[in-house]
Amino acid sequence: MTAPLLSNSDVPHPPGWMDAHWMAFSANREFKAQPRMIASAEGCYYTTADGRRLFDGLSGLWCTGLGHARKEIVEAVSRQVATLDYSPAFQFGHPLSFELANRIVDKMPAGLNRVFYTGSGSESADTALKMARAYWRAKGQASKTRLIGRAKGYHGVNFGGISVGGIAGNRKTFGQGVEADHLPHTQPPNGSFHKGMPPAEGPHGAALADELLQLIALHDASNIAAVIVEPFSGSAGVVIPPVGYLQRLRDICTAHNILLIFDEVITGFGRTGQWTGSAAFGVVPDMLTGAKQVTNGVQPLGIVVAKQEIYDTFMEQGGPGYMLEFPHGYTYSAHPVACAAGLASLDLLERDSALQRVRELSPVFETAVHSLRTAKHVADIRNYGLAAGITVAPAPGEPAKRPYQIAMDMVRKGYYVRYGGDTIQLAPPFISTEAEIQSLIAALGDSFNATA
Ligand code: PXG
Ligand code: PLP
Repeated sequence: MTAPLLSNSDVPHPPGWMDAHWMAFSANREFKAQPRMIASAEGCYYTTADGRRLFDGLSGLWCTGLGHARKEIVEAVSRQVATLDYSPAFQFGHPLSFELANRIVDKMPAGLNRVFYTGSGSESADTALKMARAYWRAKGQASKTRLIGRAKGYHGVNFGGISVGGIAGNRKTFGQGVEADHLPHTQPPNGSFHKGMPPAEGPHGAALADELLQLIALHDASNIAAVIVEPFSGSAGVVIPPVGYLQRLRDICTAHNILLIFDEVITGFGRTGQWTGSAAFGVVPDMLTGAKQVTNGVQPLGIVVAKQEIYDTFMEQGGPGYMLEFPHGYTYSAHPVACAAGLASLDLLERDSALQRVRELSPVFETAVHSLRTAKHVADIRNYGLAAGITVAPAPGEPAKRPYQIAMDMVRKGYYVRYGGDTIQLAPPFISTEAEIQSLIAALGDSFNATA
């Protein structure tokens, strides 16, 4: 047995102390045998329970681009807890949620100007899917219910999200979900090593969007409510759309009266160097979801931003003014403390010119990450903005093992990176220095080369 990594040596705990917490998306048995406890965080670094520093190579879980413990956000949250810690989300309001909605709309593509709040990305995905079905019903087209996602897509873990999602491991154990079909994924074959967007031409190019026409031929557009895709897929290992692909999806959806939803939980609020993936790739959806970076990860908050015509349809069909137009929402929708965190984060993203910083760092990051091409076991590298996915050639019979070994070796060296499936994922903070990015990549190359 290897010695525990980063266990809490200062505070003795009784045996079985860790049993009660069933951890999310974690290898519970492995973690509890070799705990990796984080005690605090500041800027780009965590401090572990045994006092070591870890560089945050994934901005938390893609959510803390501005770095940790930012004074302005801490103060805004503290003030808000003391002023209005909770306010009923249904039939009452508080000013911060309206203020934040206006601020968010300013950052959205033109025409997307109605913000619905949730508590997470998963809730945002399911909210958007329900909104799409209810929209068509309100327009007298109640047969438009079918939902279309994409292979390798990740839309959170609720039943709607896993139904349109395309990651087999997240679906296969949960039985019947919501009726859904899937477009093929756009991940280029291993060995492609595209920098940024893959080219439009060829079998892995923009024509993959035309598969939507086959699904329309099969079901008829009169039965299809919406298509949901991530502008680039994050969880599946950073899969960037080929040039022209998203526009082709947009054109087909428009021509066939199908709503297009962009799930921007990872791509929204700076990671691409723009406010949205929609802006980065120049394609405007009918609805867009967000979470994570909206509050810099400090408070749970998700959003669905709809175009005005969708909102207006609900209002027009809502019956008497005292009736609900959309019977949906969460106890924590528009939570005042989350809204305070959102406002303070938007302030900092603007004040620090964070998007500009992402645009400046991206070419440095791209060159650095692609230098790993010659490292041992590297099968492919994909990147956009401050995000990259590296496919790890599988160890015989154990495809998930090497990414785990590499990530653990990185922890020993003082770096936190994400491993999942057959990939290592990187999403460094927007406030990283060039030197931090270079040392992250150098350490990662060493870890690949040191892995059997
Ligand atoms: N949609 C997308 C596109 C996401 O990336 C969700 C929905 C769900 O959000 P919540 O807040 O319910 O987790 C996500 C979340 C990873 C990783 O390392 C990715 C996510 C979450 C945790 C880890 O790839 N994406
Ligand atoms: N389950 C029960 C029994 C509830 O009363 C509620 C909310 O009132 C929920 C689930 C939903 O919780 P949330 O609004 O936090 O999603």
